[in-house]
Amino acid sequence: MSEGVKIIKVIDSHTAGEPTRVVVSGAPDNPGATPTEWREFLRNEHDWLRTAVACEPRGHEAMVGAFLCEPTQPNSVAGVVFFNNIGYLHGCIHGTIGVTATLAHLGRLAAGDNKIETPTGIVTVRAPEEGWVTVQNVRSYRHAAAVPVEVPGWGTVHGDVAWGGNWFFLIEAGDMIAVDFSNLDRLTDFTCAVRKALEANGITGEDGGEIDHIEVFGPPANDEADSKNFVLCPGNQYDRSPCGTGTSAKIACLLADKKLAPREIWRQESIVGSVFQASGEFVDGQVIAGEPVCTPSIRGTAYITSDSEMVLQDDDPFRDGIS
Ligand code: PYC
Repeated sequence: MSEGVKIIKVIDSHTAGEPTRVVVSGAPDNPGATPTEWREFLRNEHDWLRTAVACEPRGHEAMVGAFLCEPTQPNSVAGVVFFNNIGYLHGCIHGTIGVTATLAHLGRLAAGDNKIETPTGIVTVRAPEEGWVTVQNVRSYRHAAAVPVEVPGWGTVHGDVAWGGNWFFLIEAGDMIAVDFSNLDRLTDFTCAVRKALEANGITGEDGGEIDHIEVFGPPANDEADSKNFVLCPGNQYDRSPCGTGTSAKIACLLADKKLAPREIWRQESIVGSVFQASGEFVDGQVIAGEPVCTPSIRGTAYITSDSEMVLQDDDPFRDGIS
């Protein structure tokens, strides 16, 4: 490597339209750290890695980065920390599907089931079968049903607060707003207003968990899907995929309301028309705040789009990205 130059190897993919950039090498050392410890180490001491990879000029607002680390458990294949243009995510299922396709591309995945460590817990991924990857997510549940919030310019909006690896506010669009690609600006304005209103009114997930993802549901355009969604992500960008953690939160609500049976398939269409297949199973007898706990499974496809090296030159004023 030349002096004054740092090389970071990344593999890009998209899962149902949503990008994932996996950092394969070029990160600082932190031997033996778990994904949660890695996340704090990166956040506090090496945030340049996130900004260089996810922010402009190398990244963009919709980019989700995934930092691959050594597993700490003997039966896991890898650990992962997810991040984006504004910070670090708890979990990310489109990203986990992208990581799985990337590990397969690198020849680092066994056939069948593999375990990946994340800050939210261990997820089980099934090696791609004809391009389809299945992820068994962490336990998911609804925290509160039909919560009213006054949204300036929109009136009283009701939504469910649920955990699917991130905190979500899930809203049925009804006649309020069209869940359609042609309506992206209005959907973004609406969901940003809802997120601000939740914050202003102190509405959170369990233990004060910030609700940083807002999900709106409408009728599907695809005959084979059950519903279409728009998901606002923390960096004010929308998820191009149906959002795996958001679909997990939806499954938890559907199971709790008995609108879906255990193991029944739910097909969630995204705002760009891609589809995840999802299902859930109750976790024996487990209840949080009176709501049943479930384990969702999400199935989707990912494609590798680039296998490259990023060059960080010390004399580049935007070496670490624009943030
Ligand atoms: O698929 O879980 C997901 C996700 C979270 C943020 C963007 N995608």
